[in-house]
Amino acid sequence: MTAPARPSSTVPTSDADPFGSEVLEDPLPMHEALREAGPVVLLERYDTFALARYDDVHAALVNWQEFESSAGVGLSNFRYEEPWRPPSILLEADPPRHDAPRRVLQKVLDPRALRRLREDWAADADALVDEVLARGTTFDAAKDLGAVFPLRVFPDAVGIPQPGREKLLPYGDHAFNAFGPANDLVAKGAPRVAELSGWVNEQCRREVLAPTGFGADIWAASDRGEITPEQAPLAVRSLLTAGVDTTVHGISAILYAFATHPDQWQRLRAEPALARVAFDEAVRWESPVQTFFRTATTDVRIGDVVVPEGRKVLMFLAAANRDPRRWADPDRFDLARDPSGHVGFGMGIHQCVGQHVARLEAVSIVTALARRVRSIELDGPTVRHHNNTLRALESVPVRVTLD
Ligand code: OVM
Repeated sequence: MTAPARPSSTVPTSDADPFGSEVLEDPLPMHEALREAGPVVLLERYDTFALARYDDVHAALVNWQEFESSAGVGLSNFRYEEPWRPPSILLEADPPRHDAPRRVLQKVLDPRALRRLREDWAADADALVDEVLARGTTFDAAKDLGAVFPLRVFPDAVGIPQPGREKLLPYGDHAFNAFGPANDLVAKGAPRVAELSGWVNEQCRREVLAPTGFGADIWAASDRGEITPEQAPLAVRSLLTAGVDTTVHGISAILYAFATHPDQWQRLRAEPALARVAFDEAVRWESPVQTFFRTATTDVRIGDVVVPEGRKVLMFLAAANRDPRRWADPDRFDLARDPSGHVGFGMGIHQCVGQHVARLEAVSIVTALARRVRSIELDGPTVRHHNNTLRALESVPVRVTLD
């Protein structure tokens, strides 16, 4: 369907390794280099195309017909390589197969369905912040809040039993590593795959799930014939895979953003209703999910370059979210800007179906903190956690002053 174009030998190339430890420590210089190289760049190391400019990433995300997800959204192509787990019926599917499960999860996780959680989560966040501040005015925003709050509220909301919940974070970590190449990060997770997958899959069974919650809601949708009984456990699995590490690192990211932008904390304190826009600005600024792949379903022309049918295309959500062609002063975390249109949750038919849950978690914790904390600043070096897909913080030492 694409007219003959200049040979792809004109495509700019890069020898960068987006999954190497140097880039994972600080990906921003590589993002800039890829944006500047051209609309599409060939990553020589993986023989894969990459998009890093906002307009091109956005265009590819909304074009599911030419950039499919069904061949997998990681580096490996399901058509040639066995996936490490049965594919997601949501993430790794396209219309028409994608539509029914998407509709069900969208309804289950709709803002109206979350209203009953609001007060509970606000109280849970107040209690956690009180606990942390009772221990003193220096703490670790990543370890004591980011890594704790989602695990206190989200598994309960899904309706899974207590025992084994500590497996959720390493399971998700491996799932997000598995989108990348088979590097040391994937090797590190491999020994536990059977144990973690076995446990996660078990939690998706109707008999294991609580009678109320997102899990029960999904099974109720299968009773109504909206999805099949075979799809129900896989839809629950999507929640457990995509909903934990992302929110842990998203909450750590917004706290890190405030700790490094003290004027923005003052702004939030003056106007607590800014917590929602602050979360989206933090997702734009940090992009907890850095990348996803797509696969070209036909020869697709981008600028002067033809991406041949069947080839993988790596979309740098993070680079798009700081593209100066789209954002003024992109490196600044700024509550005065309108971050809508960021691609940190993706865009188009696959845009994060759990984003309202993530937003509610983040708003709950940030609001609880703003009630008690007058100022927040870094109190030591931050430590990154490396993951092939996630931009993550292991440690964010902070010092706060209280009202
Ligand atoms: C899934 C899923 C969805 C989004 C992200 C993700 C591991 C997984 O449906 O399993 O990352």
